[in-house]
Amino acid sequence: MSNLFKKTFNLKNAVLGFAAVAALGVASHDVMAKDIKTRVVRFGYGLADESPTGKATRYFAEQVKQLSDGKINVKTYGNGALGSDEQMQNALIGGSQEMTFVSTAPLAGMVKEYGVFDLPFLFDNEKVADYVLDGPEGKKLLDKLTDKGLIGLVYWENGFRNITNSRHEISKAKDLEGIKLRVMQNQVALSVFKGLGANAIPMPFTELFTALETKTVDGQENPLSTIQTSKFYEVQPYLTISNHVYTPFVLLASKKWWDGLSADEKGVIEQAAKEAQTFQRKESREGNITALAYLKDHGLKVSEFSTAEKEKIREDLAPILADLKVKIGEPTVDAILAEAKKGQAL
Ligand code: KDG
Repeated sequence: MSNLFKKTFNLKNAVLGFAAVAALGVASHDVMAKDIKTRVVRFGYGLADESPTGKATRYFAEQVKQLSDGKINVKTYGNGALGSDEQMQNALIGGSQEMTFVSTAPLAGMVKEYGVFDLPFLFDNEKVADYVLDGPEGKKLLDKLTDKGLIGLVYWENGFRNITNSRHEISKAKDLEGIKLRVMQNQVALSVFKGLGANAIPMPFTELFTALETKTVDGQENPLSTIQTSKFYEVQPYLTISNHVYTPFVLLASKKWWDGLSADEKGVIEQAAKEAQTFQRKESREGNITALAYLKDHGLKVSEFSTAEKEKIREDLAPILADLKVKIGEPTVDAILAEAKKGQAL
């Protein structure tokens, strides 16, 4: 064999050998089944099935099904069928339910720092909210849940909240005086609305429609798409575009359940959660636009807090906010504000 022929022959063999090993690699990867068991995941939430986030929950379920080759079946239960946010949080901790999404407000009962998201006018727009929530400070807050028996997977959007009521038009904070206003269940939301003169009443979301219908409370505050899809507009003729606060949702898994999942199974849930986040935020933002048109169409009288009014609210609430900052935890409030500033500059 000439030297040149030997070299070519060896090279050829090496190439063939490499191709064979690569092919084997692919084949062995295909054959090697992922470590995924057949499982049922109970996923409950308080919003209506047809809300943007209800749709996102079903989208999440589809992603999980695809990524797990049909082995993990996420069963979704909307309209508070499995209980209030707080009850579901506890069910997750106890391990009798696997997943939910809740507002950050009731989480503040366990991790006080979550109260930061009930501070008025924290984020100027959704872009800033995404930047902060998906950044290191948002992650730090998710990680604080682990010790409490919950896995905070990602943030989805609840959104900017607006006030409705059945008494009269509210175009200034002082119009809130004497209004029995349902607020989410934490100290920050309660103090802020009391500070604005409302008769603030904490209550779970699952009891809200009946409370509005029977006039146990006069009003409430939620994103526009919730006002539409939970049908609050049927019993609330006045809407105020106040955008007073941006509240996130946290997609939660039970730690008891999570700890029993394989790495592949965790990977499926995490990937689906992230993919559904993009879908959910898009649906939520589009949903708020269509909801406003829908609500106007259905005869709601719409008012708006002016920029000057929002500035006045900030000033009037300053002493209360200073006190709340201490209660929430000054380092967290400062860090979130600093991140929001960075997000604003982008
Ligand atoms: O499914 C989530 C709802 O239960 C709740 O978090 C919605 O913002 C909300 C509220 O007002 O309680």
